[in-house]
Amino acid sequence: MKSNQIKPSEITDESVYLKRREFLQLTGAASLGATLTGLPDRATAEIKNLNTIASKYSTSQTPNSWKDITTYNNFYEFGLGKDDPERYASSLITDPWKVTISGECDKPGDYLLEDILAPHQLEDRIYRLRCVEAWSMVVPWVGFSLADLLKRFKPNSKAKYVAFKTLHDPMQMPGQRRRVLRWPYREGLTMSEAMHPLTILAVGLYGKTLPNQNGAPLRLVVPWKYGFKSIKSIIEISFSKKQPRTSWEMSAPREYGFYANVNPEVDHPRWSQARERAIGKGLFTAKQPTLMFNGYSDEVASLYSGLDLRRNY
Ligand SMILES: Nc1nc2c(c(=O)[nH]1)N[C@H]1C(S)=C(S)[C@@H](COP(=O)(O)O)O[C@H]1N2
Ligand SMILES: [Mo]
Repeated sequence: MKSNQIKPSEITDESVYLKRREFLQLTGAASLGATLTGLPDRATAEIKNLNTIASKYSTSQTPNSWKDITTYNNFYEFGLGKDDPERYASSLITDPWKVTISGECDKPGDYLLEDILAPHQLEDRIYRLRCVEAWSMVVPWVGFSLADLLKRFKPNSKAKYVAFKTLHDPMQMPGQRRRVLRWPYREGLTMSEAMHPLTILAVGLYGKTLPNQNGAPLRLVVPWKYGFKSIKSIIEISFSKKQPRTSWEMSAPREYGFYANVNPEVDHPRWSQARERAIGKGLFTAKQPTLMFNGYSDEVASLYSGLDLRRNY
């Protein structure tokens, strides 16, 4: 290139200029919004299509509608109401997203979400979600095996548990200004639960990226446990020697244990766990019986042989 030629990087044609101006106006508007409300303006990422294959682990039950799954949520970082996450989770910024891998492994470090996902084939995994509050839904997740991810970081022989943390940022998650739970939201699994082929990290549902209210951009799904184990918007995964403390256990240890396996025979201290209300079937439909391990006894009962499931709830 001759020295008197204009470098491509110096050319500002009109369309680029207008786009840039639009961009400046948008960001200007966004920061003004932020100063007025103390919150980032609607930062929610757009919902994109994902490349998936079917999974042999899916249930054949009919999934709930997109509407049910994305408007009836538990995500206390955005409020306690079932419709709060859908209304308020747009303030969560999910791109860029960093996940810290720490603890007993050979390859700890900070990884961008893209690098976390890169080698994994995404699968459609239809699972039933059984909430501890005695309702259930069938969700067509898009996810990949947690075991496949964990193996990449080479956990060492001291790694007996895996702990997870959600983002802690009251600016983006206004529900964290109230101490309804110990923040950040924390969960944990034994190593054998984490390595089980049914355990996945989800990045989408119905073949599309996760809406924020469902735990974008990365959430855990453990289908034989109560829904609260399936921690949303994960920023840290760490391998530990000791059983990690979980947010629900810390706030109400008599009601929520570390295991939280779906168990119709062990009642919650304030209600029965024998039956569940299927969301989307209408309020007058009879409750259906809850199944041991949410129907996955054949696959997971052996993980707990010798363990008293009444004491280890
Ligand atoms: N970070 C975080 N994760 C969370 C929760 C929460 O409040 N915060 N709620 C849990 C509970 S109680 C349930 S039932 C499921 C609900 O998942 P869904 O809204 O995608 O159906 O998310 C779980 N994961
Ligand atoms: Mo739940």
